[in-house]
Amino acid sequence: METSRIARILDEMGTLLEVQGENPFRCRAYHNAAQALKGLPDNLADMIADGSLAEVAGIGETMHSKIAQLATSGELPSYNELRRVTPPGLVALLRVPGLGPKKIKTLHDDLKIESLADLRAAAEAGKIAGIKGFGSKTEAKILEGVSFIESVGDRILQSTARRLIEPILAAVRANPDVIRAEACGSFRRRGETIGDLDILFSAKDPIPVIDQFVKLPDVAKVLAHGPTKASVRLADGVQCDLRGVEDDQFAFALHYFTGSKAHNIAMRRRAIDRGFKLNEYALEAATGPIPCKTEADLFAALGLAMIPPEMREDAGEVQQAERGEVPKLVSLDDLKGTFHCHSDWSDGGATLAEMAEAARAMGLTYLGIADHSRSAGYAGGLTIDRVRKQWDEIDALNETFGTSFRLFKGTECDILTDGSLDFPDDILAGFDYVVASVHSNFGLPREAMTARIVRAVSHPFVTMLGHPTGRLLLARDGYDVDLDAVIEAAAKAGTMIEINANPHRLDLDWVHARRASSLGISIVINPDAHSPKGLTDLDYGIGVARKAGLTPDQVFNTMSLSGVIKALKRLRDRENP
Ligand code: DGT
Ligand code: CA
Ligand code: CA
Ligand code: ZN
Repeated sequence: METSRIARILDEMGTLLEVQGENPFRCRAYHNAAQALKGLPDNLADMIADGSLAEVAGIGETMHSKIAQLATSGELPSYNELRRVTPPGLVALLRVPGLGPKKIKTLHDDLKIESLADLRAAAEAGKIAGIKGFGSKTEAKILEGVSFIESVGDRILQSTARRLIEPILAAVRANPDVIRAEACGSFRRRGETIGDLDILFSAKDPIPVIDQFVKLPDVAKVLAHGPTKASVRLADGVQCDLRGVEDDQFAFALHYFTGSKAHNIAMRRRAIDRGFKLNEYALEAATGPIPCKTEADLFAALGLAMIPPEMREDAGEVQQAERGEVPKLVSLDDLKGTFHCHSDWSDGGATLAEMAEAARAMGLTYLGIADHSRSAGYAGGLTIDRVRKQWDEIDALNETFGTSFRLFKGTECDILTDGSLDFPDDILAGFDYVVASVHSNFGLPREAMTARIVRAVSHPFVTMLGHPTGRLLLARDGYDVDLDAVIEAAAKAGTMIEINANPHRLDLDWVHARRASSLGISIVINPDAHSPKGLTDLDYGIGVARKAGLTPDQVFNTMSLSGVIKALKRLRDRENP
């Protein structure tokens, strides 16, 4: 069993024990061991064999034997037992904002609450407010949280989907019977969140491939198992659908199962208008079937340019393809650098030098640092004095880079409640660029929130707006704001807007990124990285930009280092008439 999988099981055991009310030290032991495993190099088997694993900080003797058992047999009876005795709905309660294991245990003990439905019923009946440590405010918040979770259903983040689907897709592709295999559905379209995973393959005989699939280690339950398709529930609770076709059907099936449903309907209508019939297996003309090896062939047969999967949302892409106007979408390789990254000067986990090194290793030629501003006490915001010291360190580092790479001095400056900024102008003027973000008073009424952000994006020293709505996918709605008014104000002021590429945020979303770009706003794809690894989130931002139909010239950080230096200077001159 892979190390990362063992770590997840130990984490889950820790959580299960917590909601069971187990002694906190025992629970922590599991979480700590999981954490320690994640940081290990990839030779777990050797470390078990020579006993060195037991010496790793965070892994004691007990954990060592559990890990060894999982690694060798893939099974751990105490894990299975724990899952058996914990009501499955109990862990789901952890998703409710403000409900930790301790509160969940209390609710379970006092009110027999074992599921979100139980929780809703108890809150609606006013039973929760009376429990010690809760109160009516908490009760109202819980109710709000339950409604939100119910509205998002069982969807998962793109990052979770990627982690789950990659090993499965690799296993399917590794099967010698498989000719081609692709992920389909919302995952391939790079949807904001993913409902279930879809995989398509072609083979002469699909049966052995399907048989192998339902036995993969990640499969917890087989929901359906037929000769050409199967559906399973993975250990994480996510559903995965697999379908097999013959290779001459592959292009049609790939297109169909990629969706979206609305795009498929538009395509089928177009086929009918031209006297064809289109379904998931074939394109039929009156004279017989039209063979297509690839999706591009299929689009061409219908008189269309190839439409990239990300754009297939029935948002005008078929008409664009008809006119031959499908944009040449931006890709990860086009990015020359990025902005809005944190270091250990505020709440990041790595030094400036480590962040720069990671960016260089990815082939980037500049990196914008943007640690938090002074009011952001919760996130280690910098005082003016610390800002000046950081500038010195950045200058010194830039000396060592020569002309091949550059760290930009920036700040993620809090937008205060009245829309003013968290640093005075003379300090703001000293940065190469300023990201302005809302981090407080999320509950302002719509009008006040809109005025607040409009004022900030109109400020002459603000270079770009950070995570414009503050939403956290599957966890929290954005604040109430008239985003169109904000976008118009940014366009007027010449202020950029970021696509925050953190998979929890994706903020701007693709619909508004398209709109902002159409008004001439320069879009900047920022990872909001708090560690070197966080820089790889840039790819999720590329997904949003591609869904928005953006080309490289519409994205600021596709510009070369020398171009960016000039552009940032020009923006500041705009700002200092
Ligand atoms: P999800 O899973 O909710 O994130 O979204 P999708 O798009 O992955 O949806 P899913 O898994 O139900 O189906 C995969 C694709 O199969 C979908 O994007 C389009 C196609 N499809 C499914 N059902 C229908 C249907 O009733 N009509 C048409 N035209 N296409 C369908
Ligand atoms: Ca799906
Ligand atoms: Ca599906
Ligand atoms: Zn932020």
